Amino acid sequence: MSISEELYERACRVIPGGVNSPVRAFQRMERAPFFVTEARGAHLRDADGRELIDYVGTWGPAILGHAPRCVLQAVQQTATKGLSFGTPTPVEVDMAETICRLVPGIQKVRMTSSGTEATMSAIRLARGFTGRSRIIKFAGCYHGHSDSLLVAAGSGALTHGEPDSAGVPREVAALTIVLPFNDVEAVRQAFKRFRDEIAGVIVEPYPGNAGFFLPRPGYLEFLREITEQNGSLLIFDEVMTGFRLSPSGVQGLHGITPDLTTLGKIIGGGLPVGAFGGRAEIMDCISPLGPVYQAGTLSGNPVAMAAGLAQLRELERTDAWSRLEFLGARLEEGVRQFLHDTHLPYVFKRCGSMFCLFFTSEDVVDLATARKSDFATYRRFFLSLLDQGIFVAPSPFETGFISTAHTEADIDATILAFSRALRP
Ligand code: KE4
Repeated sequence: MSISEELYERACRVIPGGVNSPVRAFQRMERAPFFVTEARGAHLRDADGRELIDYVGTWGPAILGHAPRCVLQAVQQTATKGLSFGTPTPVEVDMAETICRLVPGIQKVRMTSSGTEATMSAIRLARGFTGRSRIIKFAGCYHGHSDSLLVAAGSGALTHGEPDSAGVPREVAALTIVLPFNDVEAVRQAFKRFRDEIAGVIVEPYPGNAGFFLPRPGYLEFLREITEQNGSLLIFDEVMTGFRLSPSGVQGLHGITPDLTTLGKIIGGGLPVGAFGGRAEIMDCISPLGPVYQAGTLSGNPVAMAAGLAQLRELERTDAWSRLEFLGARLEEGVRQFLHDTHLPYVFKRCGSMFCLFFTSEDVVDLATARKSDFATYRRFFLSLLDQGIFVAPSPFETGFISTAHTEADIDATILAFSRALRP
């Protein structure tokens, strides 16, 4: 029995499913998860000493690779002065000023300790600011696990959602309308039906939680227009894409200013973090200034702030986004080259350092088309890559992440491993 297998046995006795977040369990991958003991740059080392080239990147935060020197130094320097004070600290102001400088839509920002808290708070704020109760989200977009957002399209999809988890009351789910992503008409119908009842529309502008796919041209601009016309707030959930796809996320790429933006992952440098921000007029409704309550013991934790700031400063100093695009394009070109020769049905989606390989012949534009990707082929692909020392997401409904620590040699080795994994 390997050390990871022993650890997994122990973990399953005291942690539900042996993991502290479900995706780590490698469900339906027909093998137990491995346990990581350390990581540096683009490489993980598991409990049995195996080295892996990592494309999970702890689900987004490791944009500079693991344990970048600048982040480690910031953590050490900050931690020696204390870990948490329950008072405001200078580094929280530095972080807030940096986010407001970089993200066009954010004039004021509140830190949290997770993306879930950020989106949950943004929804409450949208409801408090507009005085309305309904929200619209999109199938396949994941915004963390708060009750209002763990909702699936119900039978009456255009009228109300249904719980997507046990424990979510039907009454709560009924206030969430779940629509297909990229479907303009569905949004028009929902606003036609509930015009002045919709507090907000929350969207992953480039969805990364059902695999990775992109909005059709004009779709995001349409969401901006129809929410403005109906007095609803547009909420861009950029927990994954924020500072990943550009210095100002997707909203910077499209020149769209949402009313609220949620952030996480990269701004914590690998430590627990989330944030929500937007127009001052809206954010000033948040306590202690306004009537919408929101709080957190470790919100703006100084060590997490120092780690995230060090990461953001390094991204800017090195113009990391150019390097990430170069590496992403190299991977895409190599993958397309060999896949073209295999005649396998596939769809490869990429923007910068986020990518996803679907095994389907139909273009992927929403959850329904993403689900047509062949699961068994993905599982074989995942297991073969792992045997070859490459770690990609243990689910076809996730996104691959490249970091600035990946080298051309890593990318070329990965292309070779992909071709071997998919050899007919
Ligand atoms: P957290 O609560 O996990 O920090 O953030 C929730 C969240 C919100 N919004 C978006 C767009 C997200 O991608 C996430 C979390 N992403 C998943 C990755 N698919 C986290 C991995 C996990 O659940 O363990």
